[in-house]
Amino acid sequence: SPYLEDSRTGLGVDTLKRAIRNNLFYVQGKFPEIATRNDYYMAIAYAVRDRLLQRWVASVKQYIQEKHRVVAYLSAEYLLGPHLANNLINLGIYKETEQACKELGLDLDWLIEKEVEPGLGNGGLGRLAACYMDSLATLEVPAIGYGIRYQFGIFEQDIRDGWQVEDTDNWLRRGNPWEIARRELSYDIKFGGYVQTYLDRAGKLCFNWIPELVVKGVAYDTPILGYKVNTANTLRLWKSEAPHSFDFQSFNAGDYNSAVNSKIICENISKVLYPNDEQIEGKRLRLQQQYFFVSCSLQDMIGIHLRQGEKIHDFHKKFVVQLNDTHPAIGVAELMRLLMDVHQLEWEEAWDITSKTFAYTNHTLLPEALETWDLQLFGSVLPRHLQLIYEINRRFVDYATIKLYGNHQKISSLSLIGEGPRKYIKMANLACLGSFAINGVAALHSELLKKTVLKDWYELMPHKFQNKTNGVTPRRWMVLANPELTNLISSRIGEGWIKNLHELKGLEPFADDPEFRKEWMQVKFNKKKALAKRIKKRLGLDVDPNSMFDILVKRIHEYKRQHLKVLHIITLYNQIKKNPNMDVVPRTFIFAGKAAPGYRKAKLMIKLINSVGEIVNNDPDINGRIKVVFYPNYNVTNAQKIYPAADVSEQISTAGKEASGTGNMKLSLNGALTVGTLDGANVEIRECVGEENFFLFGLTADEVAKVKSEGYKPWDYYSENPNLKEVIDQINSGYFSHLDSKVFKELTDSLLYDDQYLLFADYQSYIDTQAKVEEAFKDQDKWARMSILNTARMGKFSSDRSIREYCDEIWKVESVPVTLD
Ligand code: 26W
Repeated sequence: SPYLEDSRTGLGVDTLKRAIRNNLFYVQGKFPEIATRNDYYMAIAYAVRDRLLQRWVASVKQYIQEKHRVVAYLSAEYLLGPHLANNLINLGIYKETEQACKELGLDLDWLIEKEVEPGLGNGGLGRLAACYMDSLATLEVPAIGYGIRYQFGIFEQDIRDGWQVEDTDNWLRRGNPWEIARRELSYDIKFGGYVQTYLDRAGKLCFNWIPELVVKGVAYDTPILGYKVNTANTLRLWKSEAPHSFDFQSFNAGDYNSAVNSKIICENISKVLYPNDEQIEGKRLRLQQQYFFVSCSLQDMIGIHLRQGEKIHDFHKKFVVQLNDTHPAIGVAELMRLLMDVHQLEWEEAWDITSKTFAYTNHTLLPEALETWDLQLFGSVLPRHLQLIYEINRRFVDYATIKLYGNHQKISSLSLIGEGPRKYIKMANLACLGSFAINGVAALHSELLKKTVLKDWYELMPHKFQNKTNGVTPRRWMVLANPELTNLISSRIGEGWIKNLHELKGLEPFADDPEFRKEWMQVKFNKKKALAKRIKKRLGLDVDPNSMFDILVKRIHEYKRQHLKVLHIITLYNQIKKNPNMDVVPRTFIFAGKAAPGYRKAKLMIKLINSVGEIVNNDPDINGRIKVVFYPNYNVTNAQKIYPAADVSEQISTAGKEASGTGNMKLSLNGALTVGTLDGANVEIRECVGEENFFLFGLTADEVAKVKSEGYKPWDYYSENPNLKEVIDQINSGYFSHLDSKVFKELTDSLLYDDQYLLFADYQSYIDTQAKVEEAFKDQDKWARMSILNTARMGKFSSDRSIREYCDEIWKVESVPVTLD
């Protein structure tokens, strides 16, 4: 070539080679003879980062110069998954980098596997935030994601003797090449203490919050690049530190121990992610985390706004702030505080701006997941915010009293403050009142919100309610996780579908093409072989890639009903035991998922899966025809290996309980057929793929409500269904637990005497549907056809579609194509 590409921005193979060698030498002080696998991983990561930075700087520059409206996504969790391969794909240099590595004697895939993923989330909500960041950048929308830079993310799960064991996730151990610490960008965050009131010279009542603790929040930025565009948005995560010159350190002058102690207290705030999902734990530290990151983020936004020469009065025109569930809902009170106490606005104007700034997404209907804070605790952490919430509530209750003509029951349900033996703050109510839009995450979920948990809000403010069905990014969940299927699809319909998933429709005619069906099934088989190999390596277990891979992967929770799947497996086992020569379709049941460390029944469900596996996998009568696998430490990295290998996707939550689900979308996109209830986004998936390509079972949400209201008696189902009775008795007899009949008693008792999630009511329907799955799988050609049509019709479930809807219908933001100079 006539000229040499820049070492830090060039995308050619030779340049990449040069960049990798340079980084190894100049960034890490290493040379090939002594470089480790991690050194090479780092060298490549830095080479990629340089290329990201070029686009990132261009994006930020353009946003500042042209003063665009910006989306701020506030989320306590981001479950990003590994960066390297994703960035290579979005930069469009996967092949080139692979070649560069090869010429350096390196295997790119081997190095990619070296990356420890940032597990800064629990599950659905955090992973959704990550998909949305990808889509925002791909759609070239100016956006900042704000969150917490946890030093320890979601725990690592190990299985010992069938039980879950947790280990800390020290993801920063080897450094993080994807982030840039912005030491200069920091804010002071106050905690505790008391509020002084005084009159200023004009006689205006003023508030002065005297904290008991001040913590510094430091920004750590990670660029998020869109797919084959120049847009690189920012994910800004806050780390807590002791302020360098904090006032109260002088109190401790000469007291080394308490100085060190206060440093520890400060750093604790961003120390660790709370590993609970769908279950609140009213811990002071969690409230501190929420306030910490929300205050840093709002101060940051105001700073950005004012530095552009704009007026504080126009804040809501510059930023729209999306609340990812109620975890950041304290932002409503915090923006009021900043506008009034710091920027001197009057109440009316501050409230006008605040209520035009926020929008709230609800992600769960489970009552135990709706956040509340003990009022005393809240006041001791955030005394000024407690005052503000009282005042917000006072004004609201006055308004509601007139609007609702004194309907006291309704007013007390709408109140931001709950009464009882102890008073508490209702975060969902704060979010609803302080937001101009409220949305659920699937059509059914949004309807149920209006009918149940947010009914009173809906009746008072119907104009705020919307639906935004979740989506997933096809870049990570197809292009990256399943390059083989990606290539096969693109060979027939081109690559347009990667950015416009609706184009998958073009695959439909190929369902009738025997050659295409053969190639489709070959890809699936290869992915199953690859997963089988991993299972062998991790667990020493042989599984047959010719068997049906029946997959249930998600957080472990009673409402998600992993134990219903276990009842099915035992039923099948019993059938084979009684008739060893029966013609059974070989199946591999694969489970994965973490249980919250304090959730005893969920941990018992894991033990049950493993105990049943131990018996089934080793029974000579079964002879390997059915196998049960619990794949440990479910995370993004492992999910990428599991989804492409699935024949069957199990989405079996009790109808009305799963807000949306997103694993259901990833599995279906990868060609798995769904066995599911009419819950969450399953409803819409079934509508799209066609009922003939979906295995439906179980009660509907309405029927569930009806059965419950009529006094559900699980015992009746047990005593009337001999197969079900046999299964439960068998578990209770100790058959799966070395004759120890007590191990699973807590679980079986809760089913027999309560069964909140209606496993027994849905049992027979589930078993019958599984028989249909088995029949369908016997006709592999028909199965291939169904699988292809299923994928072809998943266009709706791209997060690009979700984000476009958010942009048009809630955020009112537009694309800003970024140019590189
Ligand atoms: C305070 C404890 C807590 C922590 C996390 C309560 C609730 C949560 C999340 C809201 C739980 C969650 O991740 N919900 C999931 O959100 C996904 C994205 O919208 C949906 O697809 C899942 O159905 C929903 O369970």
